[in-house]
Amino acid sequence: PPRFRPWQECVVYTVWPRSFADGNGDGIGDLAGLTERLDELRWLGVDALWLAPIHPSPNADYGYDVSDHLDVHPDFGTMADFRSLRDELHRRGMRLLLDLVINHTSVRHPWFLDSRSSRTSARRDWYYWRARPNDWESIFGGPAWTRDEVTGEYYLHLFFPEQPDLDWSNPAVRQALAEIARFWLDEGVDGFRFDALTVLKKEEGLPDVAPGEPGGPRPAWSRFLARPGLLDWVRDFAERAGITRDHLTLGEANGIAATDAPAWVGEPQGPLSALLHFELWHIDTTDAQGRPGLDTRAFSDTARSWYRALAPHGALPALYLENHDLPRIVSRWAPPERRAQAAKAFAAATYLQRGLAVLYQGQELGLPNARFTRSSDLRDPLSLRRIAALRAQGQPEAEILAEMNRSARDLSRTPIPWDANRPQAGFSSAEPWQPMDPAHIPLAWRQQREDEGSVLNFYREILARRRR
Ligand code: TEU
Ligand code: CA
Repeated sequence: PPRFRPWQECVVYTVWPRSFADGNGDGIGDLAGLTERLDELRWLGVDALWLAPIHPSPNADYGYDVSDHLDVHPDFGTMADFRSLRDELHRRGMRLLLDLVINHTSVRHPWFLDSRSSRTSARRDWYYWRARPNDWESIFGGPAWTRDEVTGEYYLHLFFPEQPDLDWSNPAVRQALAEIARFWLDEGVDGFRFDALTVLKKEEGLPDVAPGEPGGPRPAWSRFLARPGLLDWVRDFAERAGITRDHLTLGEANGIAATDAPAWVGEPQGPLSALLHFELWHIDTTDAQGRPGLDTRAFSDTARSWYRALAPHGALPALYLENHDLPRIVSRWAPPERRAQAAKAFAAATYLQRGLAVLYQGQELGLPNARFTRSSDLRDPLSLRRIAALRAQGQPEAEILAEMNRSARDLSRTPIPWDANRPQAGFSSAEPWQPMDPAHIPLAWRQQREDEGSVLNFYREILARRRR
């Protein structure tokens, strides 16, 4: 069999810090709470943590709108808390990965404040400014351009208006972002997950999707997804940052095909360790009775094609099923009465393959989607925006709630249950920032750890077998 570097088959655990564990009793998960749980994660078999963004942010997209890349959000703690998390991880032989949001910043980031201040500002060309918008729709819905009063021009945002896109064709932008990566490497992080990596490059000249036709906004993926030349920019950025193949780097890789992946992650030329592709996002099925399942053929074909494309190049696929943008797999792919069996089957079918194992918090408990009984309990701005749009269309509340319970990002972002016998299931001593789902409480870590037949113990066994 081919030989791989040890980290290529390690176990990465994704933390959405706001809902993981609250250390200071304000209802919000934080770095201190996370640090207290490292022994549990080590017991499970985790080798590395990937933290969703921990930096100061106005939270227009819960941390994915960064206003200061070089500090820690006060909700999560201080730089001292960061350093003690780092040290406690390293003491246990575990690694720490940060989520770097490099496609856009917050509107409140000093770079954007400078950029918007005048048409001649020093950082004007760090973002995309135009006198007239094109017809692109943003990934989050609505026009991809917003007019800024200060200069009367429009700026581009592929996500929310609060997330203006950086212009990566500008080497000064790549250099500034590389200096941020370097700062965190100097602080001792072991790698990164690069957010929205495949939309960094826009088609030259930002052409309309439907030139000459009035109207819009229109879906514009073909104008910005995985464009030719993207890899050169990412390589340039990685070189400037001092990122090498000894770091553990994951790229969010919507739109990269398995056959193109060796250039990204293969030895020796690929700038990254592994790609998080989206090919298992859309394999959900329902049977004639409307019961949920998955296309098992698509599941195995995807696994085979990624392994076969990468292994000859000394690289391996990332094996992941869940993240903070997706509903839970047991709810998408199995009827409720098979929850636990299904969770184990998905774990075995996925993590006994060769590759980089990536888990998302709560997956090891076999958590189903959180269930919302009123829309005021949803917190994700994307959900709130969708709820407002559906209300404006006159949709009845019950249907709005039904849609949210199928697809909202909140479904996998609620607080983690640690101990069924403690208030708030041990997540916090205070009222959590978003309610704990009562149906999650009996599935808490402590109770599953004591139950030999639990999903949690099954995950531990699978991860131990991988290592052996
Ligand atoms: O997601 C990028 C991405 O592709 C998402 O738009 C995805 O299609 C969507 O969330 C599905 O609902 C990353 C982060 O994972 C996400 O949490 C951020 O909101 C987004 O980037 C913007 O930074
Ligand atoms: Ca807290």
